[in-house]
Amino acid sequence: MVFGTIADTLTRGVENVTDTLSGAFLEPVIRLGVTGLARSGKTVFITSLVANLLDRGRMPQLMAEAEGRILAAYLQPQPDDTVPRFDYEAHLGDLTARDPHWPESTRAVSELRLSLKVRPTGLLSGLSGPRTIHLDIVDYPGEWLLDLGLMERSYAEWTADTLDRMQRRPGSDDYLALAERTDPTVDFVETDARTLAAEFTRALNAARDAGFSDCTPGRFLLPGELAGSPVLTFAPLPAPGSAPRKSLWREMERRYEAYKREVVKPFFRDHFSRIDRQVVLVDALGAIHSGPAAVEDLRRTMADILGAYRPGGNAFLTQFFTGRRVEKILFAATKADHLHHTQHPRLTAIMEALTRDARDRARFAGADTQAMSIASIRATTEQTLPHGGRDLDCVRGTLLETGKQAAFHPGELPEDPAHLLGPARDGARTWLDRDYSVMRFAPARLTLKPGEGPPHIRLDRAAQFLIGDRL
Ligand SMILES: Nc1nc2c(ncn2[C@@H]2O[C@H](COP(=O)(O)OP(=O)(O)O)[C@@H](O)[C@H]2O)c(=O)[nH]1
Ligand SMILES: [Mg+2]
Repeated sequence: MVFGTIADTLTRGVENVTDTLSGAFLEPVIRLGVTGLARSGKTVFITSLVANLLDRGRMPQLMAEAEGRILAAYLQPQPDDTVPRFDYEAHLGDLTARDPHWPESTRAVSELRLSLKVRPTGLLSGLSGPRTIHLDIVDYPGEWLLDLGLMERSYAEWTADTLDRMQRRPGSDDYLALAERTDPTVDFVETDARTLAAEFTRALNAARDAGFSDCTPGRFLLPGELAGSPVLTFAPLPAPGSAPRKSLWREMERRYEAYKREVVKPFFRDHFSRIDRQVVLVDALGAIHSGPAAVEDLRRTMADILGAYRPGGNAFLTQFFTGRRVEKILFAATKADHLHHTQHPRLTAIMEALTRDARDRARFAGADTQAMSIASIRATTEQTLPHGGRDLDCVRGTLLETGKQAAFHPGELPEDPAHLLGPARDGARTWLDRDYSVMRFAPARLTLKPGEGPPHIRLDRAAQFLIGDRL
């Protein structure tokens, strides 16, 4: 036993030294994945993170910065020639304009490389000069992770699940009626397939607009350059007893399989499998505002999304993850500047509860996980106003719709997250005892001092958790 321990420690010691030494020559790379469902705040997060890593005056909780070890930070051409570059300059320009506005939403994967010159700590600090560490930030839609669920399902299984789910969603009636009228055994005709796919896509969009999270197949909502191609021109149909060759059913089935092979698989192989650290952004406040059904849907969706971080449990993923894994996963409730800071611990508790199933699974895979409430860009200030004989904690900002300043009390989150998640799970239609509203604020006009990035909430803690140990 004792020998084993000593031998173990020795090898580990040697590994550490080699790591550090080869690091000095090879320049280590951290691939940070940033994901979340549409409008969860990925673009704003990356823009503000990069701005605050370039100008670190507001990053006191990033230990390497507090210790004065970050000597320089700069943007570099990214290493992946076929992935679009994350348009940092344009997005920052939007946020810091004289009339600041939120950046346009993005539709596909993009990437950016930020390099940090860091003075090492510990044993080797006196021996070696500053090291360069590359941070490759990869932005990709969370919807694409949900497609993982398709890999282990046949077209018939997917069709049954999807039609069943659509029964309970607003905006699906037209499609369900159309599918009902369609005979899947008739000869395939392209225009029929187009009509079905278009109507199905409309239903997916309607579900998303109603606050539902799992609106797969992911590329139907964000088609990018695949718009109109056969891999995106299929839809779920009621299963026939048997389907002849050249029938609508057979061709739909073929296209569904092509979508898995040509769209889902390359994403997991080329992007997902190379990620070291991951942040999953969640607009929990938005879901709470939409109501119990949206919260329950978000909870399930988080469990599905996070299934992707347990490669051991999935034969399809295992093939890409030989010996690798995602080391850290941060679940961040975004837009926390909509709440007075006294409510932040409650939002974090809700975030923890929402992702509990998912977190347990991810931990199973050995990843270090944490939940946090953050605002990538702080668009509000806090204000306490007298109201009905007591003090009300409000946030104040410029309303997006009217451009007017307003103070706003979003409703008190419950101390116990079960008071939200319980009714949601039990199928409640509305929140009984309270109302949650969300205002949309415009980004505040900024006057930044030299060396300061845009104001945020806990972005430095998020950065410390995600990359601090490697700096
Ligand atoms: N108040 C506030 N709103 C935010 C913040 N981050 C994102 N938003 C809002 O959420 C919207 C979607 O953000 P975006 O980054 O484009 O989401 P993406 O689709 O995940 O890339 C923005 O247009 C803003 O209205 C934040 O930190 N504070
Ligand atoms: Mg985006």
